[in-house]
Amino acid sequence: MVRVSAALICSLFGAANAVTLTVSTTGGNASSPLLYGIMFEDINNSGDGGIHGQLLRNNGFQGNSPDLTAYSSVGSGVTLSVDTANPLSTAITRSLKVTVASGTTGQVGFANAGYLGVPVNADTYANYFWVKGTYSGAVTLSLYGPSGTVYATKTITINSNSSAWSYYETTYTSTQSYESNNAWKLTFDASKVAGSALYFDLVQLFPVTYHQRYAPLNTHTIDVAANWGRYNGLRNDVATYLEQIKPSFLRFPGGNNLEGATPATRWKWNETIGPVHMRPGRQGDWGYPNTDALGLMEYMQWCIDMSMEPLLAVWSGLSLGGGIISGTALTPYVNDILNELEFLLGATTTTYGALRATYGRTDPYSLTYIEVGNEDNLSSGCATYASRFTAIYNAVHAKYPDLVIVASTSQASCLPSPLPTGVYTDTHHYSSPDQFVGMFNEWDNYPRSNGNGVLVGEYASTTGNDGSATYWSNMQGSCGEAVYMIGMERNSDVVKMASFAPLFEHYDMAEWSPDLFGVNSTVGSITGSTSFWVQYMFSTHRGTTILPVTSDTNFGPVYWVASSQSGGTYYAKLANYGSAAASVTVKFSGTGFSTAAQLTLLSGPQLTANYPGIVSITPQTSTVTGSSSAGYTFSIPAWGVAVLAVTA
Ligand SMILES: *[C@@H]1O[C@H](CO)[C@@H](O)[C@H](O)[C@H]1NC(C)=O
Ligand SMILES: *[C@@H]1O[C@H](CO)[C@@H](O)[C@H](O)[C@H]1NC(C)=O
Ligand SMILES: *[C@@H]1O[C@H](CO)[C@@H](O)[C@H](O)[C@H]1NC(C)=O
Ligand SMILES: *[C@@H]1O[C@H](CO)[C@@H](O)[C@H](O)[C@H]1NC(C)=O
Ligand SMILES: *[C@@H]1O[C@H](CO)[C@@H](O)[C@H](O)[C@H]1NC(C)=O
Ligand SMILES: CC(=O)N[C@H]1CO[C@H](CO)[C@@H](O)[C@@H]1O
Repeated sequence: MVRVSAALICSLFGAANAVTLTVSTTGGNASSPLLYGIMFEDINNSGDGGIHGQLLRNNGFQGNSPDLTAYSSVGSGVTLSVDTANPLSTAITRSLKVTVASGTTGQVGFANAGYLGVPVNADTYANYFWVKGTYSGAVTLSLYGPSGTVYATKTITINSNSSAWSYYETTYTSTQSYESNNAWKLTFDASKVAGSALYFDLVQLFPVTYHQRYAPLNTHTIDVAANWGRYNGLRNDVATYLEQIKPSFLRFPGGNNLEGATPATRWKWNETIGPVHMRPGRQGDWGYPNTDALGLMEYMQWCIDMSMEPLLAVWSGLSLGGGIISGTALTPYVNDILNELEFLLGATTTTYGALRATYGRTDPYSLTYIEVGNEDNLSSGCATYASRFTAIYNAVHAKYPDLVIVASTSQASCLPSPLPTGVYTDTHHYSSPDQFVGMFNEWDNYPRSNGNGVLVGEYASTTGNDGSATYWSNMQGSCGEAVYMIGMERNSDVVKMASFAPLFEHYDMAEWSPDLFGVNSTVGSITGSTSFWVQYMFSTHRGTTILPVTSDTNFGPVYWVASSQSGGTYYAKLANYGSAAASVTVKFSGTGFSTAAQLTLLSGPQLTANYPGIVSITPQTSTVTGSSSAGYTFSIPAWGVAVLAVTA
């Protein structure tokens, strides 16, 4: 015998589920002001080739096995090779050798195709490069498309020699390219080099970069003119798109990319600071080299500019390849963490605080949250994590008692017992939509008494309910995430911070999907997934207090949470994880509510996604009229996510 549920009968007859909620305007718990943030590591070329502003690839031949990736020769009679005999610095040890055959004339040189294309927009570009070898005369820098169209060109005069590297920089404006696969090139007069070679290194190309748009966390001066952006900054188009979701924190620099394939190849904070030509880069943990031009100070600046709290992950002794450092062998690494914290927080009278000042930042940074490692319950890390965590906790807490320290796992068997008061734990979920809905009440009965907050540092709906891989987030998956987020927000007295992961991808260079949003080198390609828009809706409608709600039905398929902003705005967030529309009425126990409420709705067919260039699902706003006693009534389509905002 087959039992037919009431919900199924409703959907069979096309009738809507009906839900009436009554939101209490008193009582409730304070919500975490940091609940919605972002998690970033260089994965899917989200850093180099992604949000970092530098557009030329393989510019310092970083990583394990550098070759001529992204380069090609320009003109006949030219041969390119990777040279090791003329190091630019102790960090950048290889360069590009451009050999010109005897008798060659005309303009020759080399091109760089960027990260599968250079984005060429109507913008101002800054171009930096190093050159070694005897040359006196004109060098031309150009941005051009596969059709041969030149969008920007700038000729400068240089005077270089073979005894030392010379550095040049210039800026120029470009017109808009609508072609894919644009490239950058540098050319010079072949007749002056024929029979010899020139060496080039660390070519860098930046569009106007991102700078802060709204009130920064602490006061600082913009280091470059406000209309120009930051030196070695972020891509303005990408960062501005991301800024829409108003994230409250940035968890960085990983993720797996913190850990290293071995302890020796972990992310090392002190190799990501200072002049870019003194940063060696490393072989990242996602199969490609990292330049580390997006380094520790750039991450901190990103936090300042986007008004985010940094959540800095420090290396805990665990590497991905199973190399684990524990016991007394960990001591130098614990000291290295203290050095890193002194670099960020120390006065300029300290060794590392003074180093920070030499790199242009006198004021200590603002930092409150650090995470010890990443997923230390995995990669055979569980057995030693309690002792590794304790060693790091004791050293850091003794010196910086105000720092909130996060353990990288919530698995009790890997953690010290008891966990020190005030420590947060990190939980990650990569699950199906049904599993997210099943975890709606994960935090309802989490103990409050021990003062241990929760970070949900990574979560995303990565498969369908049938287990198939999800490459593009779709409405059902994003609705499942929304149900889980409602569960977190209902408990945000204890769930302090949560971040979807991964954040961002270069669509054509991704090893992990789905991501919250993405880009490729084609104009207009930045695309937010359906999950991006859920994050946007939840993050930009935040209450300070989570309010009690009574209802005439149980949770499912409709889920809800209500909150109020101290200024007098009330929010109801809802997700309809069902195949039929739901009619919802939201009443409020108080008086003085406006008759017009704003409804923001995200909806679309169950398995529909946004693709680059084909965006069908974005939040739509409309006005709903009602009153607090009669309620505000609206419909949420199947798999829809809604936020109602009413002022009182
Ligand atoms: C070679 O170039 C370097 C860097 O521009 C410069 O400092 C140096 O004086 C030059 N040497 C000669 C002999 O011109
Ligand atoms: C970075 O720190 C490590 C460990 O303290 C040290 O061995 C290394 O020399 C430092 N590297 C640089 C570039 O300062
Ligand atoms: C380890 O922790 C992660 C993150 O919280 C969790 O998703 C995973 O299930 C845990 N793995 C094991 C083997 O327990
Ligand atoms: C980039 O994305 C666009 C759609 O926005 C697509 O047409 C193009 O093929 C993709 N790849 C490249 C290399 O541009
Ligand atoms: C406030 O937190 C308590 C747990 O401490 C919980 O039982 C209660 O449901 C919460 N109230 C709201 C409105 O979320
Ligand atoms: C197009 C491209 O660069 N694809 C790369 C994506 O990342 C994987 C794993 O890192 C590489 O193997 C691919 O070459």
